[in-house]
Amino acid sequence: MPLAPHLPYRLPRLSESELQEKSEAMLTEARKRRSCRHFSTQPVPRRVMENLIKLAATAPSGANKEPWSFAAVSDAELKRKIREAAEAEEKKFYEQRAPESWLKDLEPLGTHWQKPFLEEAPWLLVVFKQLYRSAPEGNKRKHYYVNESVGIAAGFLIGAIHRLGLATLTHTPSPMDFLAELLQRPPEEKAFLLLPVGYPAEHAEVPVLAKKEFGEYAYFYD
Ligand code: IYR
Repeated sequence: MPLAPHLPYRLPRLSESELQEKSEAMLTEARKRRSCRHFSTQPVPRRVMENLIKLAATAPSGANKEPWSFAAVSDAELKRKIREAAEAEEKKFYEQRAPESWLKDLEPLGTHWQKPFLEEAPWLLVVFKQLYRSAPEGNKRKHYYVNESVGIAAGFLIGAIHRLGLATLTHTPSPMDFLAELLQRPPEEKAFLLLPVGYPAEHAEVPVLAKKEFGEYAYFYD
């Protein structure tokens, strides 16, 4: 393929003090984000979901292949079916599949197989990864760094949802093949994660969890 046309790349240049102030304000905001499992049923406009999806799709991806798709579900009957299928998997997970050590790790979070948030949240946003792209005559076009690319897009989404004052959580029922089935996605698409999106319920609470100290995860070589 020929080299794409190139354009200048210019961004507003902040001063050192502006960088410091802005990064601190961003950190303060980011620290308010938590996984929320209790949603208000108050609707969120479809246009907002469209913009969130467009924002996710600005993420970088391997060779710009954009190996993702996003399904936004507000239909009550479809949400009920998703909840039913997710709970069936989660029940097996909590009652049979999960090793003791995993259940122990989940105890502080207070999670269980029941997932009412899958019906309460006004939207379920399912992020799919595309393992390849189907081309005419059954050819498959390769995608690269699929998990990394889709993971970054999901991170963009989660950050943007928070900046709107909306809540979400990364829900990953395992296995989640039922999502591609219920949403009739093509064979190259596999569900990556499910994000319920809505306002936090008035009674919503989140567990108080210890976070690692900065020195436990950051190493500078300057
Ligand atoms: N998927 C299950 C279990 C679960 C696993 C992890 I790792 C979590 O951080 C939270 C829950 C569930 O959604 O309950």
